[in-house]
Amino acid sequence: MQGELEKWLEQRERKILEEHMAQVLEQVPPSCRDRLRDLLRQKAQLRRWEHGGSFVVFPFDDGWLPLDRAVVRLMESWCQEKGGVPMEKKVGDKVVALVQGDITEMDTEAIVNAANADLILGGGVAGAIRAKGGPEIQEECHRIGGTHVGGAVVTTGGRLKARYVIHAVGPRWGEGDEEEKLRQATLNSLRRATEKGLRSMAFPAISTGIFGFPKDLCAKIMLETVLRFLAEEDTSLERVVFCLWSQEDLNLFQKTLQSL
Ligand code: AR6
Repeated sequence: MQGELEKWLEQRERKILEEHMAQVLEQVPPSCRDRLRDLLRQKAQLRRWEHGGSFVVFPFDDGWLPLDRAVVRLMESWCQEKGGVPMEKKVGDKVVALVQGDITEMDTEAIVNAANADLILGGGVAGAIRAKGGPEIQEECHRIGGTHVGGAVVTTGGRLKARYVIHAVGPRWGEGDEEEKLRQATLNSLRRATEKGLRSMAFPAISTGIFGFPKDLCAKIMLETVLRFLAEEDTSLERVVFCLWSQEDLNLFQKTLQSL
């Protein structure tokens, strides 16, 4: 009885929290929604009044604020940040969006893994996917066995929010023909998503971590490839997100997207 009651209360509180967050997200510009959703999910909490009722709060260094006021404060600080809020670019009725964050938290239908040709999930993005998505992803990779550099294969998303992981094999810097291989890895990921009929997917900056590919060149190649694909190919994709790890990477991708 006690356990059941606690479960009911917990479910009710989660529902209230989700409803509040959804209301707030409706009101903010679309370009801020992904970043705000991630932050709210991580930090917003439901507080109970002593005499019943509840309200949603968000933590700042100087204390907790009710959700509405917190959102205004976040938007103000983003406006003052160099580069501003994450940006979007329209391609006909489709959108390319840039956000900063952890790709394993994205709720797009697929996320892309920066994989190796043996499909062994090592560090970086792959390590985060392995840790958060559970063992089935690596098991499915083992069954597939591997693919060529520039190739992309699909597995389940395991316990991730995304239903699928698309494992794209980028080049190691210095191995030769790197630019074309990165273009192919990007293109093949877009093709795999299209074959599955997906509407949204998120890319990391493939090859720019352990594989050492220069970030500015990666931004140019990956963004150009996605923009051209959305403009020219018949695809189910409506929204392609680049999820960049640092503010610096986000700024670089923003600058590049503006120039294309
Ligand atoms: N979310 C978004 N971006 C991230 C995350 C994350 N959770 N973690 C790192 N990055 P990397 P690669 C950024 O090393 O260079 C593995 O061992 C990171 O800052 O993940 O293609 C694989 O198994 C960088 O900008 O991929 C392969 O063997 C970018 O994601 C090999 O590394 C890519 O960094 C692949 O190396």
